[in-house]
Amino acid sequence: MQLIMAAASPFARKVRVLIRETNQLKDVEEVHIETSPFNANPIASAANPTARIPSLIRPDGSTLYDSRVITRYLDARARAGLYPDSDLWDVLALEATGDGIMDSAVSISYETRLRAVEMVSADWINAQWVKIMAGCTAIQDRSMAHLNSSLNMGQISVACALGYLDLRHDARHWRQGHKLLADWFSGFKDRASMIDTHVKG
Ligand SMILES: N[C@@H](CCC(=O)N[C@@H](CS)C(=O)NCC(=O)O)C(=O)O
Repeated sequence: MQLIMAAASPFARKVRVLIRETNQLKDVEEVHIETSPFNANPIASAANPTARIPSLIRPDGSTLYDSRVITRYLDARARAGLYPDSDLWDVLALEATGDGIMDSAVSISYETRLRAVEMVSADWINAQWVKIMAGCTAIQDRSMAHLNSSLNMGQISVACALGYLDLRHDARHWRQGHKLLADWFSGFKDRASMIDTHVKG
């Protein structure tokens, strides 16, 4: 199989961490590409009509996207239990919260890195940051038990979201007011799967 991806993408990192945690690296070739909303890479477009990454090309040539579909598929393939039956809805909601933080964080990156300076909206950026902070607070208030339980896909999503905040939005200091979450992340980021997929700023 081939994973169409970019190393800095937090959505791709979710899949890459899962692949390592479930020992599937031998079965998946990671294909590094560059793509952007204004300049879609043809490899990304061929794999996904919306040209987003990650996409997974399966052995029969069919493709899967987005990250949540790919992680469900690879988890089922490995029978890894990262979506445990006992806590399925809580784990899915936690994964969705991590993904929501990524959506807002990537949106800020596009606003600041891709748009002409005179078109950049400070109001848009601030509104996205409010969502990110609300996501961090909600996780810290409601989900520490799930973060501290056995490995699940919610943890991986949250860790990849926080890693992306460190990579692209470090100057905004997400840790302020989120000490519990920051303490949890300082341990999780030392997993071999996280170190192996870490991108330096
Ligand atoms: N919901 C999607 C989001 C994927 C996404 O937005 N990926 C970004 C990279 S971080 C992308 O492909 N951007 C290029 C584009 O939007 O054309 C998922 O979970 O896979």
